[in-house]
Amino acid sequence: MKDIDLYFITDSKLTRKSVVEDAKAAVKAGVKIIQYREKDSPTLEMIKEAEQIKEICKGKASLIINDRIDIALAVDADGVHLGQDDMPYEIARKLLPNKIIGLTVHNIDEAKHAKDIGADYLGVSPIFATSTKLDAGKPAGLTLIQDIKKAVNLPLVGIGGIDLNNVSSVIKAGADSAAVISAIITKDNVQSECEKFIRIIKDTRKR
Ligand code: TZP
Ligand code: MG
Repeated sequence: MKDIDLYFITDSKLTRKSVVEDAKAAVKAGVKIIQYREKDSPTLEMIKEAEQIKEICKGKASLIINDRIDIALAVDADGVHLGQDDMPYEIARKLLPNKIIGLTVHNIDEAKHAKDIGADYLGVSPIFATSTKLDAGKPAGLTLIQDIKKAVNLPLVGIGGIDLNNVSSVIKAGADSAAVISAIITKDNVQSECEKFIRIIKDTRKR
């Protein structure tokens, strides 16, 4: 999880092109981690898309699969990202002993617990209001990042409603990275949007 600026997440419902085209553009922009997040497609389609994205990421970016351990195993992805209602971490770890496992947390208690059980990084969610995930819950604001940063020594990825105007505040609050969906893939040029995010994140860290 070192040297990760922008954590790019695919979304087949919001994309203007395709998740594979978006992944290509993100990697061209220098994105180092891509999460394949798909809720409704048939498993076969997910495997085919994830395989294509894995090829695109090869040697350049890590591929994380959201929720689906089976897809991560099928394509030999670099890891999975799990929410509080997904497969329990302990079971996922048995199935994926050597992979990256990230957990979504909404408060300090969940963050401390995630650290105790062995999570590799935390998705801190949702920072701002988002319409991309309708059950994301109430925005926690930047203070949640600050509080978790003090309590838990793990890479933190802020998520939820992050755009070009507020991404710098997320990094200043202590996040190592920012996960973004709609502010990137609803734009015409995914590559240049990713580049803008990466530039702001790098510049904010230097300050
Ligand atoms: N988990 C918490 S908020 C969220 C997810 C997957 C959606 C983030 O999407 P956006 O469009 O960047 O707000
Ligand atoms: Mg999930």
